[in-house]
Amino acid sequence: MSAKLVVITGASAGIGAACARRLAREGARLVLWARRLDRLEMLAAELRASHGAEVRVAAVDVRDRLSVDAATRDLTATGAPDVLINNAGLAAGLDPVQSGDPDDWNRMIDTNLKGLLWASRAILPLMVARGSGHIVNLGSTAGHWVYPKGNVYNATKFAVKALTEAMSLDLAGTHVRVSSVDPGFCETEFATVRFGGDAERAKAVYRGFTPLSGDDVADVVSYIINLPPHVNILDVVIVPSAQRSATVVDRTA
Ligand code: 8X3
Repeated sequence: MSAKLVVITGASAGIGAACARRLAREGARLVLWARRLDRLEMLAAELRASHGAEVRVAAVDVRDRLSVDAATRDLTATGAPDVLINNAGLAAGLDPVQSGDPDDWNRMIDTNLKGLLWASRAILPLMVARGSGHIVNLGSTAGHWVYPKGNVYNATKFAVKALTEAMSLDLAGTHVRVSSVDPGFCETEFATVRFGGDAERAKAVYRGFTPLSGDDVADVVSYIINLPPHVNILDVVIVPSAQRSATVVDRTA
């Protein structure tokens, strides 16, 4: 890959960190955003040491539009990013709507939906002005299949699907591409965060089958952003082979 400038949100862990490692190996210049600056610094040091990668980091909470705007202003001296990977997102809780925690709902809506909008709104004008760019949104199978107690998380990921299509339409004539990568069961911090740090409950989600890893998803992201300019993948659903639907999984135990 030529030295693309790639911005990754939620880059301190999971799929975001896996994308950073994969793209550093391919020679990309990276801008890594996340709330946890200490973890970003460690990742950046690793990527510089192992790949000689050009990496910049910034403490950005995508829920905070001013923080996203400020970090974007810092970028403009370097030029428009070639790629924005809208990865920051989470599930919080797994409860019926009638007893769900509104604070969990706020966190998911503010991060998965509004955070994606703030980052896109900040960076897209730079891509449009230059006449090229690529947005990759991390959606989910949860944006295709509703499952019991998934309610608000499902709604945010259905919204990501809608926004991917909407952005692609709105960017007609700009040469900016928009893609979505929608993983199913992927073992990262995702389930531990969803269950408020309950590692045992999180482990049970992936019991009896081999889930996706962050690297599996990063492979697909890499494939998409390295396609020639006349090709775009609008949407990819990637699941572990054992996963047949949101709720049907071939488990051996
Ligand atoms: C992650 C997939 O099924 O846990 O977005 O919602 S699922």
